[in-house]
Amino acid sequence: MSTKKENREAVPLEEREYHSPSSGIFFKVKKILYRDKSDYQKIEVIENECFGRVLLLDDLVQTTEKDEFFYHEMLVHPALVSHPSPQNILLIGGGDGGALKEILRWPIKYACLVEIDQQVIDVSKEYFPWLLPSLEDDRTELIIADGSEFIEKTGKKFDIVFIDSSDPAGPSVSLHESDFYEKLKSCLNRRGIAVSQAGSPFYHLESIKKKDAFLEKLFKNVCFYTSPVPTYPGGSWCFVFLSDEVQPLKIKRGPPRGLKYFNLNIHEAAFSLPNFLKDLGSGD
Ligand code: AG3
Repeated sequence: MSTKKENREAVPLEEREYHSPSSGIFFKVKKILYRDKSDYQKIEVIENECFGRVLLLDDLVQTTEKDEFFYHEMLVHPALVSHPSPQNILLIGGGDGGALKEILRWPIKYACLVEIDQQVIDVSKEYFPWLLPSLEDDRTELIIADGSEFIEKTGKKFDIVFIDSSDPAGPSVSLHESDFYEKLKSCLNRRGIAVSQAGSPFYHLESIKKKDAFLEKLFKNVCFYTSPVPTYPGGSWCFVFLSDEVQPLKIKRGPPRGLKYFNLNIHEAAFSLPNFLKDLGSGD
């Protein structure tokens, strides 16, 4: 935990994330709420006038109170409206709980959150109001473990697996590799879906293309989709929907009430890719 004294000594005027060596985003710091190094990464929570609380891991923006809904709704709801009967859900990463809160809006049986860093959970419980109630939900199980090791060892099968990782650096590296997706396949039920955040179409196109190449060898449907996320690099974010049987555009049901971004028109539109991304995915 950072002490008050440390905070007083080191309050920067701005927090920045570099998106390339010569561009990025900055947040004026109203207050540093938390700053520490866990066993895995640097964890910071700052208060910003415009975005509210901002969580950064190793200097990369993970979520903000004000714009979290774009990313979390778009990570979670496309798979849930497409699956015929989603009951058992696995969430790898996402210790801030934003994706978990969206999963729990659905009448599912079981949501298993596997987060590598207990300290991200502890910090998020304190600073992001949605995490604690989501963890207290009877349907939730929290497991502190490496996601890649977990899927290798668990005997359980899931209807949907969400991968809410950070960028391919630090503790998230293994969650972006072919090996991981191979193991992941064996945790999916026959009609299973996996959805992963896939990076910025503008800044990370090369790594997205590489991922596409190995994913197409593993899954019949590799369907990329995009959404705006104001505080992520480039302001637009890529996700990938992976399945063998279920098609994302054959919608099975409407979304829960009370969402701020996702609806069925957005769902359909999100899978229409701009020309520079059109070669991605296997189509459906
Ligand atoms: N997971 C995706 C974070 C990627 C952001 N990348 C960046 N800022 N360079 C977010 C976790 C939120 N639940």
